[in-house]
Amino acid sequence: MSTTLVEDLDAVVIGAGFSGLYMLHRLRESGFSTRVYEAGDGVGGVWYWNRYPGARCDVESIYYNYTFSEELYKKWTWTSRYPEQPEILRYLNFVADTFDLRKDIQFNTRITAAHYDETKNRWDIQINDGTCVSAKYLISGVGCLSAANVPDFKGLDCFEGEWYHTGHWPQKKVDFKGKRVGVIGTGSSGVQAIPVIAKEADHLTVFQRTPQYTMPARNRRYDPKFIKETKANFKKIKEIMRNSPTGNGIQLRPISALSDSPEERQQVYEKAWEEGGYALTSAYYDLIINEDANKTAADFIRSKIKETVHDPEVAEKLLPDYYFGTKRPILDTDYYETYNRDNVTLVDIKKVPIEEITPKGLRTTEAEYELDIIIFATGYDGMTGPLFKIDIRGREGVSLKEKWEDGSRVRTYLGLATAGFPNFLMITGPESPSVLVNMPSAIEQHVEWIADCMEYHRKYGVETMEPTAKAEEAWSKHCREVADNTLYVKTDSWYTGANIEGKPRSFLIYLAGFDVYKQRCDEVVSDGYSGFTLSPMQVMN
Ligand code: NA7
Repeated sequence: MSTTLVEDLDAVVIGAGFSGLYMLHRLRESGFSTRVYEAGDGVGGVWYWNRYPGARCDVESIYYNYTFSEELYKKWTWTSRYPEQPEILRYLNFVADTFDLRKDIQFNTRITAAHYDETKNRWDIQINDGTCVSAKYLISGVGCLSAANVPDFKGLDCFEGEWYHTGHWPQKKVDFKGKRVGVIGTGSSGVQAIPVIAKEADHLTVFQRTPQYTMPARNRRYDPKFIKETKANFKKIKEIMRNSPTGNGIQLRPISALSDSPEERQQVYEKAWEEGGYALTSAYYDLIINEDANKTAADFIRSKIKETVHDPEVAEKLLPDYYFGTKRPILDTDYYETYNRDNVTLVDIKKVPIEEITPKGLRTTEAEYELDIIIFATGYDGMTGPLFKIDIRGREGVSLKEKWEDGSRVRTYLGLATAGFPNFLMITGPESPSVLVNMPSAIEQHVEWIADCMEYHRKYGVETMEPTAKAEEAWSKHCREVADNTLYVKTDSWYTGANIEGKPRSFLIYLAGFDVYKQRCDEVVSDGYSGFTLSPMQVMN
């Protein structure tokens, strides 16, 4: 670690996405000296990097923003039901401008290491420009999906065309006109990009490993009247975002799918399909916990695929057979319809795996495809991936990777902190509900919890805080128990770590609901930060 110490701060925050921006604002408001380090040359986090064609959020715009400032909420106007990437990026730039945040963000910079120095109770933080800063608090705003997964296909180095990962899309416009394009991967990113690229490319070949359940987004422009009402209803929106199970207005209907007759169910599903968005996932409360209930929704979507795709052989390849909802359910615009185009070919790489990338394209075990552009829509090393990219070391020089045994035994307390790493706090860390609830809701709750906690430390002279081993063991166990009562754990997905070769399987998302989680975090505070060790602590008279 470099000895060129350039600054001593209260807090260093990693990343200038939704998390880092609000963390910076909140800490500055509370008088803490804070610096954010950001790898990109602008704010936005995942919304800075995910510039691929068709990139759009699958949470409704009116819930995909901050609520800490009513004025901010009312000043911004979303244009459509599901915001597209450029609009979200504009929103985050608007936030950065409004609160003059950029002056405390160092762009084009990566934190490479952060080591806790027990003699000083400080984090020594190494920056890739060769400098080192010291801070009392190290706060991760790295996001859950920022470590791109580019599978290690043989021959990629020798490919003569262009290739891109959706999560590291270049700033320049990629021109698909007259090109033969291959997309590998059919998760949320692939499903959004495929219909858009198909319209422009000469030919598009989709290499699909697992067919997905995707539902029509039914995106639409917002009516100015609706926007006006929404702004007038700020308090209600804020309440939903902060105190509901999903943080985004989606409510599970309190009815079992099995209590309706097949005809009634069909009507419910048809209505949900027409409404679009996640209406179908929330049509019955037991779709994700009961196999028979789940099958009714899965069968319905499979019937829609067969109805939409003209060629029965192609339709057959597109039929998913895992439990509906256990991989991220996807919202699309004309995804299945795209396979009716003459310039689109679907290749089932589960049946005929990719053998190698060749200089001219890609070869499966069955055929060779000549391609000018290959797009990896192959997802992320989720949750632990971004944290493991930084050499974070706590007490006695133990790294996070060593403590969590390469991800096989991740242990956190509330997803916010982990024993042996004093004053290291994670926004949307592993074992928090984050990725399965509305992200801005989860982020605001974490940021405010962390900032309140730092204010408490300042008030009571607390130097360090870390969870007890007992508290985090209990939290991790609770997290796993909740997950084991659902169908999520029965499917291979990035939620379970199965998408990354060699990654240990575990389920690192807290599933009991955002409201339940928030209440638990609040109780910990009202019990005097129960489950944490605080030292030293002045007794105030
Ligand atoms: P996802 O949802 O992880 O999708 C990645 C896709 O890439 C998926 O279809 C994978 O198939 C496929 N994949 C991954 N590795 C390979 C290899 N080695 N060979 C072939 N195909 C592969 O990532 P997204 O970026 O689409 O979405 C991420 C999240 O962003 C999403 O959940 C939302 O929360 C927003 P698989 O299904 O693993 O067989």
